[in-house]
Amino acid sequence: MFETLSKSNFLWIGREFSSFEDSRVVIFPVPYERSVSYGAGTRLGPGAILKASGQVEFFDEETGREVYRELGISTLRPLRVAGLRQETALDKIRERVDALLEREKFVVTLGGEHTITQSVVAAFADRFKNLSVVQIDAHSDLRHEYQGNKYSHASVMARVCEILDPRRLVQVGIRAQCREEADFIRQNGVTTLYAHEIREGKFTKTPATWDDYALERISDEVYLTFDVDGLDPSIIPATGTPEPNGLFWHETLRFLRKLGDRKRVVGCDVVELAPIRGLHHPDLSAAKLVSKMINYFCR
Ligand SMILES: [Mn+2]
Repeated sequence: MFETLSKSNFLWIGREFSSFEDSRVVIFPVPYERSVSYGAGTRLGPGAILKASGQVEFFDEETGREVYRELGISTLRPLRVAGLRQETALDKIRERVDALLEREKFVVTLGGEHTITQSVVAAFADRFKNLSVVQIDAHSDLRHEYQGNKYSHASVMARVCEILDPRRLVQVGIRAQCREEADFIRQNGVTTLYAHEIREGKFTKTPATWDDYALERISDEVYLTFDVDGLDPSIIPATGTPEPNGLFWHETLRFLRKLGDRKRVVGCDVVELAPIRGLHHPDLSAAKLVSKMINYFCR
């Protein structure tokens, strides 16, 4: 039922540490792309991350671990979603994640456009009743629908807020939204750390930093959705809608590490990488981000 990649899998791991049965961590590539609003190419994101991951070191100098040897990391064959109706594709994603959770895997989903997160969160929310969702993103993605499509990537968090209480959503790095979204945030108690407010020190009480403010608002079980456009375009220019004034690498990883130390992160995704031919640093950065998440979140 679960076909895995034995070559060119995540980190390019040999069979001994990448079999499905013996691996605690499962990489789930979902090359889903429907509702492009500006730049295209997110369907190529998972492949680019897997390819670049061959250049990521097995050893993590920060945690001192070789996590693939400890836990095993298996990579599924990319889910076939091309040509399916969007509801059919989204159901298929949810069913697959549910089956992986049934087998007690730590699931890392690679997009694809952000829309897929609603299906993944639906599966997680079934099993984890006090789930919080942490969203790193430039956009709040809270439009009720966008361009007539309620399954647009610009509406994915509106769908997530139909699955769980909006007060369980914490957004970080937001710097592009419409008035409807700003109103939704205020009226429904979403916690939003806007990029300009992070920079101005609104959440900072010396010597604590903005990440502590966010952590205080997150329940013990958390799902992390990471839209790569949350990072500054100087780090990840390869995304459909890059926005200036983004998060930087060190502060983002510090937040993720604290998240792993203080909460139980039950799953995560990295979405919206749209590779640029001939520019490989964004692909490698995204692959390294995935590796760091596994190091921080999986004990
Ligand atoms: Mn997004």
